[in-house]
Amino acid sequence: MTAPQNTPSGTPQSTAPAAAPQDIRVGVIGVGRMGADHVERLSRRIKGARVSVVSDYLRETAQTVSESAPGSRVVDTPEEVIAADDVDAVLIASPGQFHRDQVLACIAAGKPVLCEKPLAMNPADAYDVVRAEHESGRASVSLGFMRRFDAGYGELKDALEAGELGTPLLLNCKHRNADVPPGFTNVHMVYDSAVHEIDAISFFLEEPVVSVQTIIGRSSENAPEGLSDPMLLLLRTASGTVITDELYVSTRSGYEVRTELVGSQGAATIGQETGLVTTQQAGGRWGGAVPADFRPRFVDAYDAEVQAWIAAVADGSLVAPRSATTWDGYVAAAVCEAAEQSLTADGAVEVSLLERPGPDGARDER
Ligand code: ISE
Repeated sequence: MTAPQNTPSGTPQSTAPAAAPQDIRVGVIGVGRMGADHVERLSRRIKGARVSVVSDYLRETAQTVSESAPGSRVVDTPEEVIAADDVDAVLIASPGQFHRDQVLACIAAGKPVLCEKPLAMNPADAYDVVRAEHESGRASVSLGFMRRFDAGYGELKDALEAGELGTPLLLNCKHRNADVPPGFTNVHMVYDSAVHEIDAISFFLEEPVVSVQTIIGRSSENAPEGLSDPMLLLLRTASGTVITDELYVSTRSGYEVRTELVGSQGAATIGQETGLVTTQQAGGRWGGAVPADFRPRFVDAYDAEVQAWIAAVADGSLVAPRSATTWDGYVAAAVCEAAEQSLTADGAVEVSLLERPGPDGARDER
């Protein structure tokens, strides 16, 4: 194992909580934009945890990020992070194509893991993880669909569970980004962006999506080459709730996520601020600044998600009650695959799911 290399420096020490011996020691795999953000929150705001080991395929990046996390060290590979004696739990923020193997390695090593979405790049790979976790005998994988920890999402979920809105009839979602990285296509729009609303369906409605259709119309002049933007997803659940998801990812104005649930007894909306709301390109406003991207918009949700995960690791339950699970990751992958197929199909594509493991195994313990 590599010797400790990091001398805490570069970040004001006064804002970091003092490390306690019983802190959960977290190994972070992948410290690009999202991983670095998680290292920062684990080091500054999350109670009961500290970052002990980091890795990134760019060693220099790992070194820089490690310097902002007092007491952490850098290793060369994800395997070393997972195997490290000073890692109690693993946070995966590497690119999605590595998630399946890295989560499987965590399960094999018996280490609880919080993996950023997606769980895997296709349903078959995601199902491999579902099965491996089931066979391990206990739920230990949390999936980073952070919106489940957003206050507004939580209130809407509570209202639904309390029956305040009656039967859910429609779920209308909007997902707008200021811009997207070069090379972003409509397939990325499904797997990277719409996947959040697809998980929100599981979270709010707790029933499977049975069909999905993508609709592409006139494209914005802001859209990069190779992308038809905006795009609409039309989904239907087993009991007949209809979901619309508007994706527009090159607005040039800012980050907007809105969700409206229309129930038989009332409607509820998340993300619609009060006061004058404009979203024009020259500085959209809603009584303050429109957030530039998802990090400021969901900072509290990310904090709550990671704090809940650390608490679950500390108390031995390993997966927080509202967290997305491997099964949720598999369902999201299956719906995304159908949405991708619908990009070139005529009409809606059916979603079919494999059997969920249980009821006598891992999921029972939750
Ligand atoms: C990005 O990967 C995210 O996860 C953001 O939450 C989402 O809004 C964005 O569209 C994705 O590209």
